[in-house]
Amino acid sequence: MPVPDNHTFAEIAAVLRAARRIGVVSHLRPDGDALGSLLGLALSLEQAGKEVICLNQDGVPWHLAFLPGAEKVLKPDGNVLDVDVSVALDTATQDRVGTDCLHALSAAKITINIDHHPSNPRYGQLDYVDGTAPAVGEIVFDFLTSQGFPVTAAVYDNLFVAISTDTGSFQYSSTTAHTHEVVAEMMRGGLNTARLSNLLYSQNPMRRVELLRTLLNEMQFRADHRIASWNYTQATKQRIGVLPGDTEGLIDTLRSIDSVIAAVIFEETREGVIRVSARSKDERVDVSAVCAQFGGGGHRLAAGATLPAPIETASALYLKALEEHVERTA
Ligand SMILES: [Mn+2]
Repeated sequence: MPVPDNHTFAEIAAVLRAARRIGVVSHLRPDGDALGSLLGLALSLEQAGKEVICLNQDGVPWHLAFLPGAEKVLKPDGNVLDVDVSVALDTATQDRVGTDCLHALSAAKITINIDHHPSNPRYGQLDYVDGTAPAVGEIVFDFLTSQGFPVTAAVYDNLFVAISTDTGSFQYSSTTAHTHEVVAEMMRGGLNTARLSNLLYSQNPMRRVELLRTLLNEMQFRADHRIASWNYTQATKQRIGVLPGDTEGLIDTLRSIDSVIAAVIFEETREGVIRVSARSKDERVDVSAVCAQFGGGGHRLAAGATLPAPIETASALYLKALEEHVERTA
C-alpha cells in the first residue's frame, strides 16, 4: 500500500543498488520481527551482490538463534563502520538501535528507515513507515519482490518468523488478507511453516516454563478482572537464571484470559528502572495513549514505556492510569 509522505520502494531500491557497503540494524532487545526483517533484507541484498553488515546492539537471543544467517548479526565493537548507507528496521525512534549502533553507523551518508510503528517520526533520509503493516517483515517482502531483489529460502524463513511473531501467529487484528497472501506466496516457493512454527513455539526450555509458573502464581487483577498484570522482578530473574528472550510471548498468557482486555508486564530491568509492556484486546482501549502519559508509545493494541521508579511504585502509578482509561473507554 503506498502511504503519503513515504518515499517509494523504487527510490529506496535505487539507493540500495547504488550503495557500496550497507549497514542493517534493528532495535534493542530484538524480537522476531526486528531480526527476521533485518536478516531477510540483508540476505537478499547479499544475493544481489552487496556487501552487508548486520548489527544489533543486544545480539541474537537464544530463541531466535535458528534464524538462517543469525551468525552474521554482530554487536558493535566500538569502531565506526565503513558503510555508505544504513537501514533501520522495526525501529520506532532512531535512538532505539542503541548508542553503540548509532556510533558504528555514523559514517553512513544515507539512513533508510523502514518501520510499522505509527509514531515513527521519519528520522531517515528515506522513510517508509506503514502503520497498518502487521510486521516489518511483510513490508520487506513487498519491497524485495516488487523491486526484483532475489528471494531465497533463507530470506523466506526470516520473513515468515518476522510476520508470525509480530501477528501473534496471525491472531492480531493487524493481520490482513495480504498478510496471508504473502505467506501463501512464500509457501508456494517452498516455505515450511510447520517446521518454523515448531522452532518458534514448541521449544521452550524448562527455565521458561518455571518463569511461566511464577507469572501464574503472582499475576494480579483489577477493574473487575479486565486488567491483568505481573511484576517481573530482579529477584525472579536471578532465582530462575533467565536469559534474554525468555519473556517473549509471556504476556499473551495474561492476554488470553477471557475477562481481560488489557495485560501489562512490569519488568525490573535494574533496580529503579521499570520497563512496561502493555497489550489491549479491545480497540477502545488504547494502551499507547496510556504509555504516552509516561513518555512511551507504540501501537494502539501493543505499547511500552520505561518508568524510573521502584517496581511497586511504577506498577501502581501505571495501573492507576490504565484503570482510569479502561473505566472511561471500555
Ligand atoms: Mn515489528
